[in-house]
Amino acid sequence: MEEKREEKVLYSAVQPSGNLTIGNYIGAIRNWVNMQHEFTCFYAIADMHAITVRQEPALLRRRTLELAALYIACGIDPEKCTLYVQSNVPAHAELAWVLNTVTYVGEMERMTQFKDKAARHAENVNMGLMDYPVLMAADILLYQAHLVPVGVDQRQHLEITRDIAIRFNNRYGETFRVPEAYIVKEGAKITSLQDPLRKMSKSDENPNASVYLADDKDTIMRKFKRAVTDSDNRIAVSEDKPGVTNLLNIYASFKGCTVAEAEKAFEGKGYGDFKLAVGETVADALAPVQAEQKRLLADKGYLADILRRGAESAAYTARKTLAKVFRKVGFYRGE
Ligand code: ATP
Ligand code: LTN
Repeated sequence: MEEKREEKVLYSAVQPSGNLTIGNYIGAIRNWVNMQHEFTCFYAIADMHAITVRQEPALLRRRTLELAALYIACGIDPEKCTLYVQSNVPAHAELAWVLNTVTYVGEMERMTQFKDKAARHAENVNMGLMDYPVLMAADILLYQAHLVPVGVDQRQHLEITRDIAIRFNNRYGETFRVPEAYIVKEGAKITSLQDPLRKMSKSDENPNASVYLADDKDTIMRKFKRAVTDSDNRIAVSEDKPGVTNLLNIYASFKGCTVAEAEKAFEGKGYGDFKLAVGETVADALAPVQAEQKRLLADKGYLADILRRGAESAAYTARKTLAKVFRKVGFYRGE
């Protein structure tokens, strides 16, 4: 492992619950690449979180591997950080159980994501769905993370993680570091192409709402062409133009420019040209990532090896925190 400039620990994860969108890419994975040079990073594939809504088992397994390949294709270097699958490290479930006992049902019922998902999956409001933030707290606290890079949608889960950590520390003595959310401003929230007031989400039922990292160029162009904008023809960031604002955000993120520069680039242009340019930019940026992911997926042995080593390294760190927790709460551990 290289010498990091700072010895701060950074933790994040994505669920293998669907095809990743450009929202996941801009809001999460892409930023992780830069951070791996600066911090001691743990990046997980949160398969235990994924099963809080119904998953097809074979598909979940395949998506887990695809996500690992994607992380690496995006530039995450398994030699520079710890890349692993959450369920391969038993400490996550073990700590979550203990943290459940310092978390109140009422707080979980108030979580926005829980309420949303409970409404969307009314037939399957299972305990895991409600417990999701506690498992997430366990993920983060096991590694004594200082920083957790997430999109704004996860801010509330970070807050509860901090509350749980503080509460545990108060009750049992100093055990966990209290983590900070690390929310990147640009691209923190990419919204749906069909309903720009909602976030773009990989589990959206409408495939035109999201651009997937796996989409080919034709599909990407078609989706942007159909993107909801509004009736006037002005290309500017504005609260009453959420669709156009979102497209400008996406363009700027993929072009590597500011939103103001993007606005300038399209001054005087019509929506047709604008959407075409956004589509082209996204498709061109994704092409090399897609090619690299495909190449990696052809070598399952290599991926398995990376994930096995990642899990071993994660488990080593996680076990240290877990041992401390078990001691603090009074679990019998032999002599
Ligand atoms: P799901 O629809 O299954 O809940 P999701 O697309 O919301 O999934 P998550 O797995 O919950 O994605 O999130 C992975 C990471 O991507 C998180 O850090 C999250 O904040 C970020 N993220 C997700 N959607 C967006 C978005 N539209 N804009 C910016 N960041 C996002
Ligand atoms: N719930 C997260 C995924 C996730 C996560 C984490 C993110 C699971 N565990 C720990 C940060 C830290 C989400 O992004 N939807």
